[in-house]
Amino acid sequence: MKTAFITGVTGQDGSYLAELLLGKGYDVHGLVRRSSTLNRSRIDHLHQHERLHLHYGDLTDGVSLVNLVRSIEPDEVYNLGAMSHVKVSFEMPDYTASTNAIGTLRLLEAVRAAGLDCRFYQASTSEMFGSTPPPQDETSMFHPRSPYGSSKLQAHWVTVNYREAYDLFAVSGILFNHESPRRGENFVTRKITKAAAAIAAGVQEHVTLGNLDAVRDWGYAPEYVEGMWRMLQQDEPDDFVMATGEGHTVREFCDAAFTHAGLNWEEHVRYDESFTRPSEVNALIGDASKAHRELGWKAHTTALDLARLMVDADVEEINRFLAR
Ligand code: NAP
Ligand code: F7E
Repeated sequence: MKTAFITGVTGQDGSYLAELLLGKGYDVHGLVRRSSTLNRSRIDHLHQHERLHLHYGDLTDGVSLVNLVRSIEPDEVYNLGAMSHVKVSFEMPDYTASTNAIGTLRLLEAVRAAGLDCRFYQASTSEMFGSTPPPQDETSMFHPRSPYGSSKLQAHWVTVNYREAYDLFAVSGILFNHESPRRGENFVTRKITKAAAAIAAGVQEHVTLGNLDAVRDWGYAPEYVEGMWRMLQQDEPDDFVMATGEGHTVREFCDAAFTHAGLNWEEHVRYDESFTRPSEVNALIGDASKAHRELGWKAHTTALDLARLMVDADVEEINRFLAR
């Protein structure tokens, strides 16, 4: 039986990955941040699982990482913890770099210092490509456009360096946007699907958004965590892009979500400049042929299917809330 250690286990991807690994018989250890209220709603349903173990720690606290890696002795580490909101990273650049860039270095160093035979997955991102025009693949140039993108680029290169310098099985998954009903409510897809459900239920009138012209390659998160796991099961460590290969504007996502809720998006969406960014990433569309060829991985859910399934989940949630 294998043991995995997941940072970011309380996040969207961490919760799906924990489910996947528990289903495969792993012992799963997750890092949780201390907060004044419990922040575990995405893994509440796993709480009683006898093979899930949660530990307090933080990517900004190297001591906690050293102690945990040493005591857990994981076979696989998945570093999913991050300050993951691009717009917020402009407001908290120092914390973003400390968590995402130096946090990754701290965790890699904890693994190296423990001298374990342990595989390491780094949650890299299409935001590292930034202004490089699509389609982007593993050979495309990096040109990040935010403190978030830059911090992830440092984490990416330090992961590559630990692989080359210390012969660590360390890999970087360069994942394009992936969403789900568990997506944080201030990312654009969830903000739209939640608003569409609330407006259809008559409890909200409009939603305020920023740049509707941005193009993103939105996939479905449970499919992407399967790809992360496959990356750590290879004979040799390597980096992979994961994406659907389809690009859509925020406007098109709005249209699909509102139409599915029986609404016309143009009657309910307002513009507010405060939701725009000091520098924007205009278009991200990934080419995941290498992952298909070498990992047998492929995205199946398209952005417009995703909009519909997220609206359905948000309609169910609001109906449950209103029935209370
Ligand atoms: P998410 O829902 O925002 O989850 C982030 C996780 O990191 C949460 O568990 C959060 O804890 C934890 N975290 C934040 N700061 C931390 C710190 N200082 N120390 C320890 N843990 C900390 O993000 P996600 O969408 O699941 O994404 C997972 C990873 O993939 C992230 O690294 C993200 O940057 C990267 N990524 C995401 C996408 C995407 O489209 N989803 C695409 C490419 C890459 P709390 O629950 O306590 O906040
Ligand atoms: O923005 C535009 C916004 O915040 C998508 C993270 O998971 O994926 C995510 O980063 C687009 C941008 O995601 C609003 O300007 C318009 O062009 O949902 P988002 P993101 O910035 O692409 C990457 C791959 C990650 O790695 C990140 O961790 O939508 N947009 N109006 C808006 N965005 C938000 N959040 N809110 C709006 O009101």
